Amino acid sequence: SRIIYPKTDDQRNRLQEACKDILLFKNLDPEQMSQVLDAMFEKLVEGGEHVIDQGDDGDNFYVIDRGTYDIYVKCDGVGRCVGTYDNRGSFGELALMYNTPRAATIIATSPGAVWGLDRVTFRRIIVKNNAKKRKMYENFIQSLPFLTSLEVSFQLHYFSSCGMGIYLGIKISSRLKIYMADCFFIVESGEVRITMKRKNKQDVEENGAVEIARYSRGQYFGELALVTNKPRAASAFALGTVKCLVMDVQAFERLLGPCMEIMKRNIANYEEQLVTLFGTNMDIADPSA
Ligand code: 1OR
Ligand code: 1OR
Repeated sequence: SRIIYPKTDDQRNRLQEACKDILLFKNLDPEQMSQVLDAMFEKLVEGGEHVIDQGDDGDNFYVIDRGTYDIYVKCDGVGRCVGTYDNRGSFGELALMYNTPRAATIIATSPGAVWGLDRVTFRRIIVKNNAKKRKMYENFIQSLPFLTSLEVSFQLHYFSSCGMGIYLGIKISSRLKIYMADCFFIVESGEVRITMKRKNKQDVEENGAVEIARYSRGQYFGELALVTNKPRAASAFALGTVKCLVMDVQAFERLLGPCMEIMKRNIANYEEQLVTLFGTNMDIADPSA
């Protein structure tokens, strides 16, 4: 039976805006999406309110409409803040996916609002949809070079236990700038061009941008801003149609923690590669400046 919460125009607009960038919803077809939107209900929260408590059973999945939220995880009985949500994002998928207790406590740090989606609808539509996709991608995930330091069983465990953390096969059409805030990307097919701006050369082609790298199947990008907490160091463009696996920052930290050393080593190599490419006379603008 379908659940429908009637909504005002204002609510519908806000809901649509809040759900626009939710990776979990990206693979749904229009009919599934409309059932999900119908079933969502608005919940106002006060500053200090616990939206989710670690250890509880899962009731709803939540999409943030507005407000800031802290993520607390208990370690040896002591709660530690491991991250925050700032006016966007979603949480509460893990307990619904795996029938496990809530893995973290989510506390509102301002008055705000979230959109809830009940467990039954979430499982019926979203879990089913993602399980199918994940099956399709198992071989690809096992072949990723930067995961080879993990044992095969471990890799699959990571990617299947992250489940809702990865959103598979997002298609990016030709020549579009690839921009999704706070996301990490693995190229599944097609080619991605990474460019940086040149200092004092606003008049050269493509607004002074210069190509610094090209990525294809199995390679990743977008890790740097997530690791360093700085703005994106470069821009990424799709050359033709590109399909990527996309992870949000929470999933990235949760799942790729064990690969972090490899990524950091590769980041240390960026500087070296740059000298090889352009010599020591680098006129690439410093993005953090
Ligand atoms: P849930 O249903 O378990 C709590 O309820 C939610 O917090 C969880 O789903 C995720 O959506 C969200 N570890 C576990 N859960 C997290 C984490 C997280 N971050 C957000 N959630 N970690 C933090 C990663 C930045 C790992 C900490 C070791
Ligand atoms: P991000 O999150 O900063 C842009 O978003 C991405 O481009 C970045 O993560 C990397 O994944 C990717 N310097 C910085 N980022 C690079 C570089 C790079 N190459 C690829 N990316 N280089 C040094 C330039 C000073 C590489 C030169 C070959």
